[in-house]
Amino acid sequence: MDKPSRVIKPSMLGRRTLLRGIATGTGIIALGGATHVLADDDASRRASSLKRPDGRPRLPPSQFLLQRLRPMGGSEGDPSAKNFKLRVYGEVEAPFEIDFAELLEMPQVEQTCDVHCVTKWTVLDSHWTGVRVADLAARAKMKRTARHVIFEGANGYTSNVLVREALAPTSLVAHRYEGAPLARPHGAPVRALVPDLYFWKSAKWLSGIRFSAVDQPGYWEVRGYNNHADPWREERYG
Ligand SMILES: Nc1nc2c(c(=O)[nH]1)N[C@H]1C(S)=C(S)[C@@H](COP(=O)(O)O)O[C@H]1N2
Ligand SMILES: [Mo]
Repeated sequence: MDKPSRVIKPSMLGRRTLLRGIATGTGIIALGGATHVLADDDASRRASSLKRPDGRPRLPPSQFLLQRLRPMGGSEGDPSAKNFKLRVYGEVEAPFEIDFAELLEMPQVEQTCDVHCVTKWTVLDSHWTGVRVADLAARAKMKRTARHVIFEGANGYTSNVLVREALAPTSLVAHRYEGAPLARPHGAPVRALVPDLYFWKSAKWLSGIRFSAVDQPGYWEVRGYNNHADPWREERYG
């Protein structure tokens, strides 16, 4: 298996660059070699005081704002919609496989949500289009014994999410980001999106959703990252 690019540990962030960026308002941060636009000071301050409907802060502890997703790498899959197949199987009564056209025939959800990466960047109000994982589970007639969802990306990447969280209305199989088809570095043509867990759970170049009665820690979870990954509890490492 090709190794997805390594998660950059928070200690590796260009701390001086980051602080300078924050001090001067809008700034550029050098992170893993690429540059990314930080949200301005004002936006950061606003975000720290904003609360979600569930009472949690918009900006989870130790996170800073970026204006757009940073491409975090990984071993890419085939980006063409024409060749796309998604297999939904495992602890279900009616496993199925759908292509891209069939995915578009399912109920489409447009959603605005926040995304939190374990390397400490957060993007607020990102805009996505996709199909609810819950709708795919219903179509597959998920069994009551299913407890875990294993998202399968290209080249062996997997992530594990509790069924309860994977079936939340905000958990999507997404094919559009910010009004355009998902770009290749972000998982084209289709990725998982589980916005309330650290972003490594959101498998790119998605090829399968497997329901399971037993847990199966994924690519990063077996490499020392937290099995659950709640950004508000800073569940970063295992
Ligand atoms: N298939 C696959 N999905 C993946 C990864 C990967 O390496 N391969 N990396 C994960 C990690 S660690 C993060 S932080 C996010 C980054 O998504 P982005 O590149 O769109 O920002 O994708 C996740 N999904
Ligand atoms: Mo990541």
